[in-house]
Amino acid sequence: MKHFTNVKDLGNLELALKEAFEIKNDRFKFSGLGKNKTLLMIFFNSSLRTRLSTQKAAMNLGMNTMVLDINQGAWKLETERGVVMDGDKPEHILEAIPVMGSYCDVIGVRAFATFEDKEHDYKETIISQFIKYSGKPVFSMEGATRHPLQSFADLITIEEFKTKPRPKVVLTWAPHPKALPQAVANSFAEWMNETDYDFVITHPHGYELDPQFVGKAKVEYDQRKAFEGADFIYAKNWSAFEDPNYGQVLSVDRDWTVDTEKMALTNNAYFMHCLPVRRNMIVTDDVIESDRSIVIPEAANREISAQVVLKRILESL
Ligand code: AN0
Ligand code: CP
Repeated sequence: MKHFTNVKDLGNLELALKEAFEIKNDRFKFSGLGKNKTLLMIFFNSSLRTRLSTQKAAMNLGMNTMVLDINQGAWKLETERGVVMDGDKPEHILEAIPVMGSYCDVIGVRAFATFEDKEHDYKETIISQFIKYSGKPVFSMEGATRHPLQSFADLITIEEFKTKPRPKVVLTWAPHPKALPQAVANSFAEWMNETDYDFVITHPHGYELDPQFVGKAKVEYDQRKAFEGADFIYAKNWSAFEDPNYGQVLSVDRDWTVDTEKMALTNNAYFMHCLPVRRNMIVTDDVIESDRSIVIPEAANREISAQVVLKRILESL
């Protein structure tokens, strides 16, 4: 595998899962693979889990790691070609990318949607430029439209906790005060559509996701109805995708918060969230602290998903 930006890059998911469990069983099994190889992680946005889990995965493989936070210590980067650079950005991404590529063997990039231009976001302009100009394998640490390392960890987690071959998995929108990207929801839907789970998406009117990600999922606007018989509740906020409201917060209605009363409608479902999560907006304290909450093992699996991806990239070098 050269680049990793979406589910298709991984190929057969059963094989990828098998590899994930092999690594989980002995995470130092391939500790010689990354010797003298350097991972550079570039963050245009904040991170706790991605930063730590990906670095840990790289260390398990024997790699060296370097982390750069653009906007905090590095020069601010201009990303558009043709701009007269008389503003606050001293460096252009077209020089910065090949320079960064010259210091490493593999590059991870986190670059969220900016919501300034939907087409620009949905073309994954930043990650695409890294692929085009770095000369190195590139993987997404959450792009503008997807968060594949998260979705892979989510899939591993569901496979670990499911008690039937075809669980009902519900992706539910939940309220949040700030405009968040659609990336986690898009990606989760994209990965769930690759399984044969009973997959349902629920959200208020106006929060429809890009149809290319919804795929064959059932969309149910009544959240309580969607929760009936669910085995997994996957909560996430996202901002509107449809024009003219792209990137906007249309509702902060706490009637959509995941609480004990709604969880009681499910088949004793597990609660999942990618984190960071705003308590008592997205989910109540009671639910996230309950014994059905698997947000911590879910986050722990980020190390495993990252390690499968890095291992495959290293094997292709
Ligand atoms: C980000 C998002 O919603 O895409 C990152 C989640 C992993 N969340 C926030 O910015 C709070
Ligand atoms: N879930 C996730 O990607 O978390 P961070 O934003 O903290 O990396």
